[in-house]
Amino acid sequence: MLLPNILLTGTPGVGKTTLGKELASRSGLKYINVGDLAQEGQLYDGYDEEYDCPILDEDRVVDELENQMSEGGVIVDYHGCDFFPERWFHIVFVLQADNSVLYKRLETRGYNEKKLKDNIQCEIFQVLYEEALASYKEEIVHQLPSNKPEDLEDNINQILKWIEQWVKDHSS
Ligand code: DAT
Repeated sequence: MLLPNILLTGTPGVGKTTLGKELASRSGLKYINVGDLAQEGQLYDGYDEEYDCPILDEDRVVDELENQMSEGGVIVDYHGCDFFPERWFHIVFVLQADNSVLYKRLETRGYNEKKLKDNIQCEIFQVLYEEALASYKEEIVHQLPSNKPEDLEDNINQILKWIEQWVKDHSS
């Protein structure tokens, strides 16, 4: 059976992991967190002193994922999306949270002032939405609110329906 690949993107803290894991368990699709994948395989290319974090080796991440992506049925979670091949994804969701909600979530994570400010700005200026629109066909890019538990439930149900329809359209 053919299954679609789904990209979940958005500013850190918007709820990609929460949605991705729940969606995977309810759809049977496979969930891949690119941050975790990079850490496990040490897919890094240097260190960013300003942001105090390793720099992702995007080419190695793409090589690592290529086989699974061509098989289909993968949910990818990452706070960036311009380096994935466009052909990988059948639909792209950009999760979004209100400033005050996001601020609290990132504060709870213990982000420092600079990281907090940068991420809130990233959300205000819809950086990931713009990046998704620049990287994928506009008609497959969708914004999803991700502030409260009801949003999570609505998003899951909506995406499950979309998967079901996609599978129907691609069987025969
Ligand atoms: P991300 O993977 O985008 O960094 P996350 O899934 O780790 O985000 O979520 C960050 C925090 O927000 C985490 O404590 C769970 C919470 N959260 C996520 N989605 C939510 C929602 N729809 N309603 C309430 N809390 C949510």
